[in-house]
Amino acid sequence: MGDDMAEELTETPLKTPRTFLNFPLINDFDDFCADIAILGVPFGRAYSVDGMANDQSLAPDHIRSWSTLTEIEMTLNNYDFDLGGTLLDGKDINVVDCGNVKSSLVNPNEHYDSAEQVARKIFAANSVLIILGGDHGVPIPIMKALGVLDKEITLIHIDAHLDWRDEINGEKNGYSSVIRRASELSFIKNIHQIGMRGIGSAKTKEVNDAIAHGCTITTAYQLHDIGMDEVLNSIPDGGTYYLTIDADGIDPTIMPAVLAQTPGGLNWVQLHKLIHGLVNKGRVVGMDLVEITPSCDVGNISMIHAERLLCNFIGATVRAGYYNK
Ligand SMILES: [Mn+2]
Repeated sequence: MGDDMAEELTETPLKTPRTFLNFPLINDFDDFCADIAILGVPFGRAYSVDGMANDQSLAPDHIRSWSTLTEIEMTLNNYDFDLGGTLLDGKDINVVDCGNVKSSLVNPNEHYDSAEQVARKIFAANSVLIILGGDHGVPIPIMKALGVLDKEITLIHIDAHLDWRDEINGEKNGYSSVIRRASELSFIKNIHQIGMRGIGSAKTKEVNDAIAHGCTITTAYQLHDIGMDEVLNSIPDGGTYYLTIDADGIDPTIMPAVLAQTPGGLNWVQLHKLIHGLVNKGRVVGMDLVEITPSCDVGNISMIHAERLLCNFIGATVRAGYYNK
């Protein structure tokens, strides 16, 4: 297949270095085969014209670029105390970067449609998918694609905000609606929302709707009181999980690169515990990290935590035996 065909759905990141941790770039999804696939989805659905290319759309390439500015050989080859060994534990694990999903000026729906198509192919190949957003609208097509697995999915949602609005300015697939859209998918059976605090798009109606739907809501303050172990205990074992992380769920002192900086969020130790605990409960088939806003970063502290978070997720899945052949 020629290069023009191979790049139908995604495109090579513009900046060099072009992939996360210099993993190989794959943008041909016919007969896709990988253990872990990283995919940039830069564009959510905007609530106003000037929001179409927001700062969050620059995050996938910004994260990739940062990942290779750190001592990449050390990241790949040295002992990582977060993991208890090297990133891939010396195993033959095939990690690929699929580039960024393409977008179209003339057809705004194409971006989500292509993201869903790519995600379906990646999930169907039994690969673990890591999404780099983009704003929190981005997981909407990705979670739809989970239907290809024909499994009951438990959704774990880290966020300062509830994201249960039906629409904003007539747009139903933007960043304030992601969990309501997830709740409408028949195969998403349980939703755990963790880290809520402060003020977001939700009014009392949305909170009541989430509770009526059966969502388990753990506010940030409840989390700090009971600890992440207790929160993990409340999530049933043995399931199939999808993890969506809005960066503003993380405390702004370690993740300032978000638009809605809100005091009292998850700290690093809680995030570390969440990732390793969840990965070992069952199979986390995918995760996303969204809403990173590079222009708001302070001394790269957000990039340091984003890269560590992604490496912990990769390393945890390796150790949980996800890729044993
Ligand atoms: Mn959100």
